[in-house]
Amino acid sequence: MKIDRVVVHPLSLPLAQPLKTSIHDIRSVDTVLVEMQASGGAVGLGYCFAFGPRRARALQALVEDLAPIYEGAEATATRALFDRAWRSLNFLGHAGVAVMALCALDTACWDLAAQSANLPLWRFLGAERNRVPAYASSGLWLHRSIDELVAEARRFVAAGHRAMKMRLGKTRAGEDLERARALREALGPDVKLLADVNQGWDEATAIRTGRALEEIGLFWLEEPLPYEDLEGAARVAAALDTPIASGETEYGWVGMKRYLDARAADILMPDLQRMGGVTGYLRAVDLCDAYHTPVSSHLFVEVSGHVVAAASHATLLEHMDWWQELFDDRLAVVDGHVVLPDRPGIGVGLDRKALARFRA
Ligand code: SMN
Ligand code: MG
Repeated sequence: MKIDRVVVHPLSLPLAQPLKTSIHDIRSVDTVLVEMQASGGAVGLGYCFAFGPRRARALQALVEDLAPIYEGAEATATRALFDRAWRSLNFLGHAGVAVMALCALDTACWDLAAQSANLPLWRFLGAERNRVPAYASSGLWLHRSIDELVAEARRFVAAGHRAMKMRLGKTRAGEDLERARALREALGPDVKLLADVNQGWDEATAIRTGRALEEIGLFWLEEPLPYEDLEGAARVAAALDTPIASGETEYGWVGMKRYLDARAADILMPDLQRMGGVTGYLRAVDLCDAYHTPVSSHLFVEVSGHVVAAASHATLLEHMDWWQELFDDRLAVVDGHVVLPDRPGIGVGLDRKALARFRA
């Protein structure tokens, strides 16, 4: 299967309401979608995104710059093409928009490679399961009131979820604990509750508040400190019984190795676009295996689900619904599991009407 052409779709997905975490104030999810067209009519899909339309335009410029590496190549040459693109980015740097842009192309290439073998990507990657335990992440934001949190949590359970993630980092002392207690009480002991600080604390706050939160029995506490403070994160991880999850903000598999070497987290959650796509994510997953560290994902559930399904030491997959309207099929959530499609490739196609609706 030969790649004929890369078509780039700049899109802006508006959010119903601005969302807050301790570092984000998100109004739209500005997405660059790659449609990789192959001989015989197959189409591979991949995407990357930024918050803000101008930043997404920078991503788009990098995707267009890298596209000729893929055009005319064999779609099964996923790793070779990734390595060529990676080398070509040396001067610009192996982080930031360049690596994120590569993700969209690398993902579309893996989608095509799996299609050329007529296998869903999870099978192509060696998985034997298409049901992956997951947690709901499209909610429980920092700007919500306690009543809203509880109502949202109940909606997640009604939609089939058995685990969900709240955001922490309120400024008033004790408020995070109050919110977590209200959710734990509403959910009971059988639903897993995760919490994400989005780098909002310093080390002393992380240890103090983390200890107060131990009573909640969080499944994990995420990114307590600024992402580059690996030594501080290791001390927080050692001080708390609650497992620390981190890694979404770091770039590349060598970045993940830095986290692992520093013991900066108990659970690693590589971000697909910060790994440069499926190729870099697979390398990060194998590193986690070598360090006996459970691996999760960050966003990109349509793609990351396949990689997590194939990881022998996987933990919960993040389920985020921001992109689902772009696709012709929605991932089902059944009894706490995301069900990956049986169609070849990543198993979702483009919804052409959505493309027109969200064009940037
Ligand atoms: C997160 C990151 C970026 C945008 C929204 C939410 C959060 C997560 O850190 O882990 O989902
Ligand atoms: Mg996070």
